[in-house]
Amino acid sequence: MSSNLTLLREDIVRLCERVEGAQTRAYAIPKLTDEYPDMTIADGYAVQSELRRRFIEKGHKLVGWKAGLTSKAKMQQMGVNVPSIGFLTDRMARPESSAISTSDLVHPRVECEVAFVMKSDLQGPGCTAQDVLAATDYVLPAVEIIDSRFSGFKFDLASVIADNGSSARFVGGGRARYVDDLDLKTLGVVMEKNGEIVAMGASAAVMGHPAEAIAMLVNILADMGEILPAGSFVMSGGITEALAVKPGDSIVARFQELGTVSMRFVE
Ligand code: OOG
Ligand code: MG
Repeated sequence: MSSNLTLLREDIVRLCERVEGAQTRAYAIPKLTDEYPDMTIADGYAVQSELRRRFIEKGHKLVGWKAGLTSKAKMQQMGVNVPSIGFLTDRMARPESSAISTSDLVHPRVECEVAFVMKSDLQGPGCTAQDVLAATDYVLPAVEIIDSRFSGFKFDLASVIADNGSSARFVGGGRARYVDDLDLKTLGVVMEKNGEIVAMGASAAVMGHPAEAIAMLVNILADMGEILPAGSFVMSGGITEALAVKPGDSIVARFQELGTVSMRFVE
């Protein structure tokens, strides 16, 4: 990891409780570096790991991981230039075409991503995009609903990592496809909000190839002493910038070769 722990165990627990409160009761908090300006990336992951431990202790099931800030569009939008990872649980999953409540979210935004489902374990360090493709069962299109718990959706890398990469909800859908049947680099995606095109891009926007983002994620997991287990659902990061949604909005994400993912937002 590029930086060392500076927080004491008691600070990690305090910050975790703060983030957990904001996530579960849907309110905005100041970014954590306002109080701990020297917080490092390693500190952020320590808070995120504690959050994961607590959720699992409460019965949430870990279903996978997400890479974030893996495209230029996302990095520019958020003012951060290093990718991050976060964990995904069963409580965050929402069915395709469903109504998603916003009353338990702070200021949700949606983004289009290519998701991977793994058929074998992957372990870093040194994991490559080739390793990822060989270990992939299939890919499918996904929409991630992110929701930073930080005021104004403004943060730095250490804070957003502690907030589990703004993870909130996710929807997988469309058609599952084998990676050998696709050129995963050139998949086009168009996002529509209330029938109007609001964003578009191609999968190469994600680190040149979305499998690169999954390899990076596996290598960060290795830094934390973790592997990516078979069966994991893994999102490779937003291709285009994220768009704010509110009750009444309906979203359709159309992916070349992979079909569509849709949802609407309600109070
Ligand atoms: C951080 C999460 C980024 C992505 O796909 O880039 C992310 C954020 O933008 O709030 O999920
Ligand atoms: Mg995302």
